[in-house]
Amino acid sequence: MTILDGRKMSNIIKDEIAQEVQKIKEKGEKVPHLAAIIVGEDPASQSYVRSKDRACKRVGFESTIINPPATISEEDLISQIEKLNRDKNIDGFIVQLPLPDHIDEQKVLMLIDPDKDVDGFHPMNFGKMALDLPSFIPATPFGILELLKRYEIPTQGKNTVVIGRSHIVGRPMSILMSRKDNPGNSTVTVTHRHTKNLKEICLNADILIVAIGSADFLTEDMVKDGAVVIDVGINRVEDANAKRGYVLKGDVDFEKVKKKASFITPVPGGVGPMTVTMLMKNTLLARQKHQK
Ligand code: BQF
Repeated sequence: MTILDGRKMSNIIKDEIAQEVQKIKEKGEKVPHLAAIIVGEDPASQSYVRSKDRACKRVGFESTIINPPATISEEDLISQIEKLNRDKNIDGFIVQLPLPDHIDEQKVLMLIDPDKDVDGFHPMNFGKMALDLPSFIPATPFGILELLKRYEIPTQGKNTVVIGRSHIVGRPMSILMSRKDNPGNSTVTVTHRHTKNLKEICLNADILIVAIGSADFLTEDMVKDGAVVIDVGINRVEDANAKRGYVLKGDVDFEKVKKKASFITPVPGGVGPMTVTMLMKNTLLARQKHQK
Protein backbone atom coordinates (compact mmCIF):
# COMPACT_ATOMS: atom_id res chain seq x y z
CA MET A 1 0.00 0.00 0.00
CA THR A 2 1.29 3.42 -0.98
CA ILE A 3 0.06 6.60 0.67
CA LEU A 4 -0.60 9.33 -1.88
CA ASP A 5 1.24 12.17 -0.16
CA GLY A 6 -0.64 15.30 -1.17
CA ARG A 7 1.49 17.53 1.01
CA LYS A 8 4.73 16.34 -0.58
CA MET A 9 3.34 16.51 -4.14
CA SER A 10 1.93 19.96 -3.41
CA ASN A 11 5.31 21.20 -2.28
CA ILE A 12 6.94 19.87 -5.46
CA ILE A 13 4.32 21.62 -7.62
CA LYS A 14 4.57 24.86 -5.62
CA ASP A 15 8.34 24.83 -6.19
CA GLU A 16 7.72 24.45 -9.93
CA ILE A 17 5.27 27.36 -9.84
CA ALA A 18 7.73 29.48 -7.85
CA GLN A 19 10.34 28.85 -10.57
CA GLU A 20 7.87 30.03 -13.21
CA VAL A 21 7.27 33.18 -11.15
CA GLN A 22 11.06 33.71 -11.07
CA LYS A 23 11.12 33.57 -14.89
CA ILE A 24 8.22 36.03 -15.09
CA LYS A 25 10.14 38.45 -12.88
CA GLU A 26 13.32 38.05 -14.94
CA LYS A 27 11.34 39.04 -18.03
CA GLY A 28 10.12 42.11 -16.14
CA GLU A 29 6.51 40.96 -16.39
CA LYS A 30 3.77 41.19 -13.78
CA VAL A 31 3.55 38.32 -11.25
CA PRO A 32 0.20 36.47 -10.91
CA HIS A 33 -2.33 38.14 -8.61
CA LEU A 34 -5.15 36.13 -6.99
CA ALA A 35 -8.06 37.71 -5.11
CA ALA A 36 -10.53 35.96 -2.82
CA ILE A 37 -13.91 37.22 -1.71
CA ILE A 38 -14.90 35.59 1.56
CA VAL A 39 -18.29 36.56 2.93
CA GLY A 40 -18.63 36.44 6.72
CA GLU A 41 -16.64 34.74 9.44
CA ASP A 42 -17.24 30.99 9.05
CA PRO A 43 -14.15 29.48 10.73
CA ALA A 44 -13.62 26.68 8.18
CA SER A 45 -13.92 29.11 5.25
CA GLN A 46 -11.58 31.58 6.97
CA SER A 47 -9.02 28.83 7.43
CA TYR A 48 -9.28 27.75 3.78
CA VAL A 49 -8.76 31.32 2.59
CA ARG A 50 -5.75 31.70 4.90
CA SER A 51 -4.23 28.53 3.36
CA LYS A 52 -4.72 30.02 -0.11
CA ASP A 53 -3.16 33.32 0.95
CA ARG A 54 -0.15 31.50 2.44
CA ALA A 55 0.23 29.44 -0.74
CA CYS A 56 0.23 32.66 -2.82
CA LYS A 57 3.03 34.10 -0.70
CA ARG A 58 4.98 30.88 -0.89
CA VAL A 59 4.97 30.80 -4.72
CA GLY A 60 5.54 34.55 -5.08
CA PHE A 61 2.02 35.62 -6.16
CA GLU A 62 0.26 38.74 -5.04
CA SER A 63 -2.83 38.03 -2.97
CA THR A 64 -5.82 40.18 -2.01
CA ILE A 65 -8.53 39.12 0.43
CA ILE A 66 -11.89 40.89 0.45
CA ASN A 67 -14.00 40.05 3.50
CA PRO A 68 -17.45 41.65 3.53
CA PRO A 69 -19.78 40.83 6.47
CA ALA A 70 -22.29 37.93 6.27
CA THR A 71 -25.05 40.56 6.03
CA ILE A 72 -23.82 41.91 2.65
CA SER A 73 -26.64 42.11 0.09
CA GLU A 74 -26.49 40.04 -3.09
CA GLU A 75 -26.42 43.31 -5.02
CA ASP A 76 -23.34 44.59 -3.17
CA LEU A 77 -21.56 41.26 -3.56
CA ILE A 78 -22.24 41.44 -7.29
CA SER A 79 -20.68 44.93 -7.41
CA GLN A 80 -17.56 43.54 -5.73
CA ILE A 81 -17.36 40.83 -8.41
CA GLU A 82 -17.82 43.34 -11.22
CA LYS A 83 -15.05 45.45 -9.75
CA LEU A 84 -12.66 42.48 -9.77
CA ASN A 85 -13.74 41.63 -13.33
CA ARG A 86 -12.66 45.14 -14.42
CA ASP A 87 -9.47 45.30 -12.33
CA LYS A 88 -6.52 44.89 -14.74
CA ASN A 89 -4.25 43.98 -11.82
CA ILE A 90 -6.24 40.87 -10.87
CA ASP A 91 -5.52 37.74 -12.93
CA GLY A 92 -7.99 35.49 -11.19
CA PHE A 93 -10.35 35.46 -8.25
CA ILE A 94 -12.53 33.12 -6.27
CA VAL A 95 -15.69 33.52 -4.26
CA GLN A 96 -15.20 31.26 -1.25
CA LEU A 97 -18.13 28.85 -0.79
CA PRO A 98 -20.52 28.32 0.88
CA LEU A 99 -22.26 31.71 0.71
CA PRO A 100 -24.94 32.79 3.22
CA ASP A 101 -28.46 31.51 2.47
CA HIS A 102 -29.81 34.87 1.25
CA ILE A 103 -27.33 34.87 -1.65
CA ASP A 104 -27.92 32.80 -4.81
CA GLU A 105 -24.61 30.99 -5.35
CA GLN A 106 -25.26 29.97 -8.94
CA LYS A 107 -26.27 33.51 -9.90
CA VAL A 108 -23.13 34.99 -8.34
CA LEU A 109 -20.74 32.45 -9.92
CA MET A 110 -22.20 33.20 -13.38
CA LEU A 111 -21.10 36.83 -13.06
CA ILE A 112 -17.40 36.01 -12.70
CA ASP A 113 -15.48 36.75 -15.91
CA PRO A 114 -14.74 33.22 -17.25
CA ASP A 115 -11.15 34.32 -18.01
CA LYS A 116 -10.67 35.09 -14.28
CA ASP A 117 -12.67 32.13 -12.99
CA VAL A 118 -9.75 30.18 -11.54
CA ASP A 119 -12.11 27.89 -9.57
CA GLY A 120 -13.62 26.81 -12.90
CA PHE A 121 -17.19 27.01 -11.57
CA HIS A 122 -18.62 29.27 -14.32
CA PRO A 123 -20.88 27.32 -16.73
CA MET A 124 -18.60 28.46 -19.59
CA ASN A 125 -15.61 26.71 -18.01
CA PHE A 126 -17.64 23.73 -16.87
CA GLY A 127 -19.04 23.33 -20.39
CA LYS A 128 -15.63 23.65 -21.98
CA MET A 129 -14.28 21.02 -19.60
CA ALA A 130 -17.07 18.62 -20.59
CA LEU A 131 -16.26 19.26 -24.29
CA ASP A 132 -12.48 18.70 -23.87
CA LEU A 133 -11.74 22.36 -24.66
CA PRO A 134 -9.03 24.24 -22.75
CA SER A 135 -10.57 25.66 -19.55
CA PHE A 136 -9.96 26.17 -15.87
CA ILE A 137 -10.55 22.80 -14.19
CA PRO A 138 -11.97 23.01 -10.63
CA ALA A 139 -9.08 22.81 -8.18
CA THR A 140 -10.06 19.63 -6.30
CA PRO A 141 -10.65 17.47 -9.41
CA PHE A 142 -7.51 19.00 -10.98
CA GLY A 143 -5.57 18.04 -7.83
CA ILE A 144 -6.83 14.46 -7.94
CA LEU A 145 -5.84 14.15 -11.63
CA GLU A 146 -2.39 15.50 -10.80
CA LEU A 147 -1.94 12.97 -7.96
CA LEU A 148 -2.93 10.10 -10.28
CA LYS A 149 -0.59 11.39 -12.97
CA ARG A 150 2.45 12.01 -10.77
CA TYR A 151 2.11 8.66 -8.99
CA GLU A 152 1.77 7.08 -12.47
CA ILE A 153 -1.47 5.30 -11.57
CA PRO A 154 -3.01 3.76 -14.70
CA THR A 155 -6.66 4.74 -15.29
CA GLN A 156 -7.31 3.57 -18.85
CA GLY A 157 -9.94 0.81 -19.01
CA LYS A 158 -10.34 0.85 -15.22
CA ASN A 159 -13.66 0.98 -13.40
CA THR A 160 -13.91 4.29 -11.56
CA VAL A 161 -16.66 4.76 -9.01
CA VAL A 162 -17.38 8.31 -7.85
CA ILE A 163 -19.45 8.58 -4.67
CA GLY A 164 -21.17 11.97 -4.59
CA ARG A 165 -22.38 14.21 -7.42
CA SER A 166 -21.57 17.72 -6.13
CA HIS A 167 -20.93 20.45 -8.69
CA ILE A 168 -17.50 21.02 -7.18
CA VAL A 169 -16.08 17.49 -6.96
CA GLY A 170 -18.22 14.47 -7.89
CA ARG A 171 -19.77 15.76 -11.12
CA PRO A 172 -16.58 17.23 -12.66
CA MET A 173 -14.52 14.23 -11.49
CA SER A 174 -16.90 11.85 -13.25
CA ILE A 175 -16.52 13.84 -16.48
CA LEU A 176 -12.74 14.03 -16.23
CA MET A 177 -12.19 10.34 -15.50
CA SER A 178 -14.09 9.33 -18.62
CA ARG A 179 -12.33 11.85 -20.91
CA LYS A 180 -10.14 10.72 -23.79
CA ASP A 181 -6.93 11.57 -21.93
CA ASN A 182 -4.48 10.38 -19.30
CA PRO A 183 -5.62 10.31 -16.53
CA GLY A 184 -8.97 9.37 -18.03
CA ASN A 185 -10.30 6.70 -20.38
CA SER A 186 -11.92 4.92 -17.46
CA THR A 187 -15.44 3.56 -17.16
CA VAL A 188 -17.20 5.78 -14.67
CA THR A 189 -20.12 5.11 -12.37
CA VAL A 190 -21.53 8.00 -10.33
CA THR A 191 -23.38 7.07 -7.15
CA HIS A 192 -25.45 9.19 -4.76
CA ARG A 193 -28.00 8.95 -1.96
CA HIS A 194 -30.56 7.15 -4.14
CA THR A 195 -28.14 4.51 -5.43
CA LYS A 196 -29.14 0.93 -4.75
CA ASN A 197 -26.53 -1.79 -4.08
CA LEU A 198 -23.79 0.76 -3.36
CA LYS A 199 -21.60 -1.88 -1.76
CA GLU A 200 -21.71 -4.15 -4.84
CA ILE A 201 -20.92 -1.21 -7.12
CA CYS A 202 -17.98 -0.19 -4.94
CA LEU A 203 -16.62 -3.74 -4.81
CA ASN A 204 -16.32 -3.57 -8.61
CA ALA A 205 -14.24 -0.35 -8.48
CA ASP A 206 -10.56 -0.21 -9.41
CA ILE A 207 -10.56 3.47 -8.48
CA LEU A 208 -12.87 4.83 -5.77
CA ILE A 209 -13.36 8.56 -5.33
CA VAL A 210 -15.37 9.48 -2.25
CA ALA A 211 -16.74 13.02 -1.94
CA ILE A 212 -19.84 13.17 0.23
CA GLY A 213 -18.85 14.79 3.53
CA SER A 214 -19.63 11.95 5.92
CA ALA A 215 -16.85 10.80 8.28
CA ASP A 216 -15.66 7.19 7.86
CA PHE A 217 -18.46 6.46 5.36
CA LEU A 218 -16.45 4.06 3.17
CA THR A 219 -15.63 0.89 5.09
CA GLU A 220 -13.31 -1.99 4.18
CA ASP A 221 -16.16 -4.34 3.21
CA MET A 222 -16.89 -1.94 0.29
CA VAL A 223 -13.38 -2.05 -1.16
CA LYS A 224 -11.85 -4.56 -3.58
CA ASP A 225 -8.32 -5.76 -2.86
CA GLY A 226 -5.82 -3.51 -4.64
CA ALA A 227 -8.23 -0.63 -5.30
CA VAL A 228 -7.03 2.98 -5.50
CA VAL A 229 -8.93 5.04 -2.89
CA ILE A 230 -9.21 8.82 -3.13
CA ASP A 231 -10.74 10.49 -0.07
CA VAL A 232 -12.05 14.00 -0.68
CA GLY A 233 -13.89 14.39 2.64
CA ILE A 234 -12.85 16.98 5.22
CA ASN A 235 -15.06 16.38 8.25
CA ARG A 236 -14.60 18.09 11.59
CA VAL A 237 -15.31 15.48 14.25
CA GLU A 238 -15.53 16.56 17.90
CA ASP A 239 -12.75 15.16 20.03
CA ALA A 240 -12.21 16.33 23.61
CA ASN A 241 -8.56 15.20 23.48
CA ALA A 242 -7.71 17.27 20.40
CA LYS A 243 -6.06 20.68 20.69
CA ARG A 244 -8.82 22.52 18.82
CA GLY A 245 -11.61 20.33 20.23
CA TYR A 246 -12.03 18.50 16.89
CA VAL A 247 -10.09 16.25 14.54
CA LEU A 248 -10.23 16.17 10.71
CA LYS A 249 -11.56 12.94 9.29
CA GLY A 250 -12.09 11.87 5.71
CA ASP A 251 -15.05 10.07 4.15
CA VAL A 252 -12.98 6.86 4.25
CA ASP A 253 -12.27 4.70 7.30
CA PHE A 254 -8.55 5.06 6.60
CA GLU A 255 -7.10 2.63 9.16
CA LYS A 256 -9.24 -0.27 7.93
CA VAL A 257 -9.43 0.57 4.21
CA LYS A 258 -5.67 1.05 3.85
CA LYS A 259 -5.19 -2.69 4.42
CA LYS A 260 -7.03 -3.36 1.16
CA ALA A 261 -5.99 -0.41 -1.00
CA SER A 262 -3.00 -0.31 -3.37
CA PHE A 263 -2.94 3.51 -3.10
CA ILE A 264 -4.84 5.70 -0.66
CA THR A 265 -4.98 9.41 0.20
CA PRO A 266 -4.85 10.38 3.89
CA VAL A 267 -6.90 13.14 5.55
CA PRO A 268 -5.38 15.56 6.33
CA GLY A 269 -2.49 15.74 3.89
CA GLY A 270 -4.04 14.10 0.82
CA VAL A 271 -6.41 15.83 -1.59
CA GLY A 272 -6.77 19.01 0.54
CA PRO A 273 -3.28 20.44 -0.03
CA MET A 274 -3.53 19.57 -3.75
CA THR A 275 -6.72 21.65 -3.99
CA VAL A 276 -4.93 24.74 -2.74
CA THR A 277 -1.93 24.13 -4.98
CA MET A 278 -3.96 23.61 -8.16
CA LEU A 279 -5.67 26.94 -7.49
CA MET A 280 -2.17 28.43 -7.70
CA LYS A 281 -1.60 26.53 -10.95
CA ASN A 282 -4.85 27.93 -12.41
CA THR A 283 -3.85 31.45 -11.36
CA LEU A 284 -0.48 31.05 -13.09
CA LEU A 285 -2.30 29.81 -16.22
CA ALA A 286 -4.61 32.85 -16.04
CA ARG A 287 -1.60 35.21 -15.84
CA GLN A 288 0.11 33.48 -18.77
CA LYS A 289 -3.10 33.73 -20.80
CA HIS A 290 -3.54 37.42 -19.98
CA GLN A 291 0.10 38.14 -20.91
CA LYS A 292 -0.55 36.98 -24.49
C1 BQF B 1 -5.27 18.99 4.44
C2 BQF B 1 -13.35 22.93 1.16
C3 BQF B 1 -15.42 21.87 1.74
C4 BQF B 1 -16.13 23.05 1.43
C5 BQF B 1 -15.45 24.15 0.98
C6 BQF B 1 -5.29 21.18 3.26
C7 BQF B 1 -7.36 22.30 2.74
C8 BQF B 1 -8.04 21.30 3.40
C9 BQF B 1 -7.36 20.23 3.95
C10 BQF B 1 -8.07 23.42 2.09
C11 BQF B 1 -11.89 22.96 1.01
C12 BQF B 1 -11.07 21.76 1.35
C13 BQF B 1 -11.28 24.14 0.62
C14 BQF B 1 -6.00 20.17 3.89
C15 BQF B 1 -9.79 24.29 0.53
C16 BQF B 1 -9.64 21.91 0.86
O1 BQF B 1 -4.12 19.10 4.87
O2 BQF B 1 -5.84 17.90 4.38
C17 BQF B 1 -5.97 22.24 2.68
O3 BQF B 1 -7.72 24.55 2.34
N1 BQF B 1 -9.11 23.20 1.19
C18 BQF B 1 -12.09 25.26 0.30
O4 BQF B 1 -11.59 26.32 -0.05
O5 BQF B 1 -13.42 25.20 0.42
C19 BQF B 1 -14.07 24.10 0.84
C20 BQF B 1 -14.04 21.82 1.59
